[in-house]
Formats: sequence, structure tokens, C-alpha cells
Amino acid sequence: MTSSDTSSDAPPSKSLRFVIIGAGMAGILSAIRLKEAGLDFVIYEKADKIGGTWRENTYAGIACDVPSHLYSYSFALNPEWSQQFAPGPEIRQYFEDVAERFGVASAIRYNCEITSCKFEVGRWQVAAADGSIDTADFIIAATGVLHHPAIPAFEGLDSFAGLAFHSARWDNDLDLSDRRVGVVGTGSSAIQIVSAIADRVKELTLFQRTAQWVIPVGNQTYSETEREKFRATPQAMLDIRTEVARAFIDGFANVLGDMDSPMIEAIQATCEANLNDNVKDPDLREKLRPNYRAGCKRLVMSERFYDAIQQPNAKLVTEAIDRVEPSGVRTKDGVLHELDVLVMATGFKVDAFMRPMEVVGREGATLREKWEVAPSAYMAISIPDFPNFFMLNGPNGPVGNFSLIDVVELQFAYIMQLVDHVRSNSCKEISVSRAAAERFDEDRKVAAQTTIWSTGCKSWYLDANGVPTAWPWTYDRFQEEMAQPKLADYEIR
Ligand code: N01
Repeated sequence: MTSSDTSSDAPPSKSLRFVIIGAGMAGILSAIRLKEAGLDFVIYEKADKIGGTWRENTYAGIACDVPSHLYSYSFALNPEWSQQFAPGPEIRQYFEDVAERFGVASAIRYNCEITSCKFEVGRWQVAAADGSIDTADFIIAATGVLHHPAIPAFEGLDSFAGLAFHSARWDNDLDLSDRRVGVVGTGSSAIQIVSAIADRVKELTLFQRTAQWVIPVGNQTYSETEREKFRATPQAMLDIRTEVARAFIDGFANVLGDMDSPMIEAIQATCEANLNDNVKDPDLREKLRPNYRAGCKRLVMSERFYDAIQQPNAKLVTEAIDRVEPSGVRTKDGVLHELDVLVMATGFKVDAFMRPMEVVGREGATLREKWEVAPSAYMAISIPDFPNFFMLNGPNGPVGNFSLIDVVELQFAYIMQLVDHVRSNSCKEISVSRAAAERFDEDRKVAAQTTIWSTGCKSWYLDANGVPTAWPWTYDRFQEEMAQPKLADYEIR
């Protein structure tokens, strides 16, 4: 078959069953699209609620750093967003509402963690932790990216007499007023937490290992009048979405691959001005000044953080953590920072993806072997020898580049074109060829060398060898690639 050979318009003739793993943003989208296509599917969800990231992360101050009218399904724009960057609970509610409205909520099997997928005699055998077994023609792994908390092995952590937890295990019943709270980390989670709690805790201690560039982005509230306009005129939401998307793509997503781009320099200047103009004490200002370029780590957006860390009850600690003791955290300089609560906003095991699930493809090929060195997937979607198994937001996708909802919509439309070949009986099995997967992996590693992520910082964008893992090209190129699969890159049986 040639690259232009697609059968997406072919009349469907085969009944196929799909297993979707994960009822987060990507799983819900998959279910809606499969329902529209009249295909048989089930969604397995390990937890008792939908929402993925937005179910797991409920910490104080949580919001999405992509504007909400962009971080919405294109077919389910939401006139009710309360703010330009809506808070986490509102986003989770949105996914619940959409799942109900589009009639896919009833297809979710909750509390059912998939432990293995094995390709046997042309179909996938899917096993769950509760011992149940299912069979499917296709697997859609919508298992998310940032969902296995990374908790540092601080000596003495278990001895802490107060409450210690990861940012993704926040207890919303916990009253923080009158508590001495320590936060470890300066990523997006920590910065949102610090900004949200600084004025309601007794003392706040932020343990910073690496300073972060902070870009000041406001968060406009939508008035009832504006929301009424969105309800009456959906085009108004579409206009915002289009405008924000274009600005985001031109001013950010398309320039990440060129570390010398003037746009990156403009972002750097904005972050520097934010720091210089808003942190009064010169010592504190220098402690907060990163020694790497803006955009190298994922940019943190906040208009509140510098105010929060300069409050009289707040303290920035840059001395490394030595150990945790019953009454607090002792740093390497011997100082004990007494605490009642210790929040570890220390990020996630970002290379896990669908693991620890066991995946066994054709002729015994295992995910464990394939990802022994580092996870990779052609176009972030397909893995050689795993026929009819597709990932959403798999490795090497534009995870830090743009709205992940837009990414997933494009990916799913691409996957459906592959599915159509099986559906129309032109083949039974489809997966990327080994040669194409290797070529893709080599090309993206070469392209990664000129990205801003390669400019000398440590971040979760890098693999164990220090190579940026995310999509290194422009977002426009991603859209072009997703428009139509290059069938010559696929092994079709
Ligand atoms: O995690 P992170 P996150 N001792 O990995 C520090 C998305 N997100 O949860 O920089 C001391 O960014 C670590 O220090 P260092 C978004 O994609 C989005 O904040 O490695 N410190 C770092 O400061 C984001 O990028 C939103 O030196 C330790 C921090 O912990 C991604 O999730 C909101 C340490 C981890 O930062 C992850 O963000 C929240 C140790 N042993 C998250 N180990 C929005 O949409 C780690 N650290 C707004």
C-alpha cells in the first residue's frame, strides 16, 4: 500500500470490539468517537470515578495551565467555565458531564484495573486485577502520562509525626489554618499550592532544589453576562478558542524546537522582568533566579507566586534536604524546619505510561523488552509487534507543547483511519513496522537536540540519557502527520 492509500471512506462491514483503558480525558473522547462510529466498546477504569489527572489531583489551587476554552473537546465547548483557566474541580465536573451527555458513562467499568493485554490468535486477551478476562479486537491505551507519584526516599520520612503526602494525594478535608506547612518542589503543582495556601497557613516553608522561571499569566473571571453570551452564541467560544490556539501555536508550540527563536527570547525577557520587578529582596530574588533558560523546564505560570513567597509567614529554603525527622525537615546545614504538614510536590514517574500493565504482542514481544531503555512509540501511538493496539498521549507526543485534548482528538482521528482498514476487511492486523518506528525514534532524537529542552537543565521532559522525549517538531507538523497515516510505515496483515 502507498502512503496515500487510505480506506477511511470504505463502508464498514466488520463488527469489532474495543477495550479502552482509562476513563480520563482521552478515554472519554475515545468512547464518544467509537459510539458515534457504531462500534462496540467498554472502558475499564482502575478508580471509582472518571477524570484521570483531574480526579487524582485535587490539591489547593489546582487549575489547568491551558485556557479552558482551548482545554475543552472541540465538539463540547463549555459556556460555563468560570475563569479563563478554570479550577481543577470544574474541569473534572466537565468530563463527568460530557461522559453523561454523550452517553458513554454507562460503558465504564469502575474499580477494574487492567493488569495485562496479550495478543493471542489475532485478538487481545485483557485481564483485570479482579481476575476477570475480556477479549477485544483493538486496545486503546488511554492511561495518561503523569499518574504515578514520585516520592523521594528521604531518610526518616516514615518517622514524621505530622501529615506527609504527595501533591496528587491531597486531602481536601485537611484544615491547614494554623499549621506549619512545608512544600517540597517548585514545579507547576508546588507553585499552585504555595500560591493558594500562603495566606491561610501559619507558616509556609518552600524547599526549592531548583529555581523555576515563572511567567506571569492572569486568570480572568468570566462574568454571568459573558457566560450568557457563550450560551446564546457558541461562536463566541469558538472565536476565543481559535484565537487562543493560534497564539499558543505561534508563540509557543511552534517555537519549542528552535532554542534560538526570538519567541523563546521574548519568553525569557518576560520571565526575567517578572522576577526583577516583583521580588523586592535582592537575596531572595537571586535565590529564585534559575541558572538555565526559560522554557527548558516546563514553564510555570503564576501571577501570585512571588507575592506568596514574600509573605511574612513564608520562607524559601534552598539548602538541600538532609532528612525528615518527627518534628520536621532537617537541611544539610543542620537547620531543623519544624512542620505539621509536609507536601511532596515532587512530580511523577513520567516514563511509566501504561506500566505496570503487562503487554505481550505478536510472537511473545513484550512491552518490558521494548521499553527497557526508554519508552517510545511511533507518532506517540503505535509500537511494533503490537497489532491493533494504540496509545493516546503515548511517549514522544506533544505532551508539553499544546492542549492535550486537541492532541488526543487528532490522534484518535488518525487511529480511526487505521481501524477503518480492518473494519473494511482490507486487513486484520495493523501496527507500525519496526523500520518505521526506529526511523521515527532516530529522527526525533536528532530534532530534540535543537529544542529548548536540550539547553542544559534537568526536567521531566528528559529520558534517563538526558534526551528530550516530547515531540520535537512544530505543532503544525504534528497536525499534518495526524491528518493521514503514512501506510507505508505500517505493517499490515
Ligand atoms: O512536578 P515536576 P509537578 N528533593 O516534576 C522537586 C503538569 N501539571 O507535579 O527541579 C527536592 O514539574 C523537583 O526539583 P528539580 C505539568 O505538565 C500541570 O509540579 O528536579 N526536590 C521539582 O521542583 C507539570 O510540568 C499543572 O530539582 C525534589 C518538583 O519536585 C507536570 O504536571 C499543574 C526532589 C517536581 O516538579 C508535573 O508538575 C500541575 C527531591 N528529592 C502539574 N524530587 C497545570 O496544568 C523532586 N523534587 C497548571
